[in-house]
Amino acid sequence: MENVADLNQELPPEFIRPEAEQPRFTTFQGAAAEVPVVDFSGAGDSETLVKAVFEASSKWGLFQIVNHRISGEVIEDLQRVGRQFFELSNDEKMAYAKDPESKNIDGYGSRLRNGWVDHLFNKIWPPKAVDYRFWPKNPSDYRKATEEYGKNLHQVVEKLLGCLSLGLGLAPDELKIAVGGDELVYNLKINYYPPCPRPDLVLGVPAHTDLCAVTILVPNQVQGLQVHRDQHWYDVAYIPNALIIHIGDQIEILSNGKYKAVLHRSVVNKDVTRISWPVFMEPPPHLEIGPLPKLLNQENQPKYKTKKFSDYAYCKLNNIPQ
Ligand SMILES: O=C(O)CCC(=O)C(=O)O
Repeated sequence: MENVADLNQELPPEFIRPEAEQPRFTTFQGAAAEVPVVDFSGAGDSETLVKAVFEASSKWGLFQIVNHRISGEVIEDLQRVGRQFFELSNDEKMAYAKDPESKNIDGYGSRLRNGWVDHLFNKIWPPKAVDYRFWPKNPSDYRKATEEYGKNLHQVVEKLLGCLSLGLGLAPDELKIAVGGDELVYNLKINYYPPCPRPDLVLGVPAHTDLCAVTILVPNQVQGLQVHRDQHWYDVAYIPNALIIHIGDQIEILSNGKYKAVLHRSVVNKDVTRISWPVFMEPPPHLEIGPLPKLLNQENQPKYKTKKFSDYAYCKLNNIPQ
């Protein structure tokens, strides 16, 4: 497999997006989007926090969390080991390549939808979902640092789903149960976007909403995430150590459209490497997801089908209508 990092300064034509997608015509030239920033410190009252999460999730589907209690050191370690893995030779990385025969997406890969990006998928939670064959052994503390970050994420996920639940007038644990409770799968992806000779013509990850419940992402300090709003693509400002939350399709469905899955994409740079670490929180494959019955009534009929998460994912990934 030829990865993007080894293309150097060549731009094969398959990476060039149609004009309607090219950053040179579609990126808003002006201020970055005023994406909501939510303080998780607990300094305000919980009603204020629930309101802030509700507003951000229903108006934007995207927000940044600060004061989330994950230390800068834990995040830096996650970032260091991921970066060190991508700096290995392609042969060393290929030892963790995805199995092309398998439906499992774990492992190292490249060229998803012709994006200018290489990636690595590792499920990090729950233990029965983890397949260490695809976890790098080099650097030697990849596993320790990545697991530590995964452990730290639990309290954020708990608090986030609790706020989203309360915002809909539900009990705090109802959304967590609806997305699989302790079976919720944490699927880490590392995106490695090397410098690109024509960043104005290509995309890193093309426009999409996430098919999971929610995504929690940390980037390095390089600009690249963009959000779609009012027919424009806006840069999302980088805030050191913030966690970027994306509402995914399953939370939109469960809330019957009250919360919005966010349309987003990423762009790349001419001289610097961008890296991002999204963790997709995915319901277990067998779980049926549909609008929560408690939210439905005569005026609020279901807007989405109820179906197994695996069936939803299959249709989305194969461009089949849901
Ligand atoms: O790199 C980013 O900021 C966005 C990545 C993303 O949307 C994805 O991997 O699905």
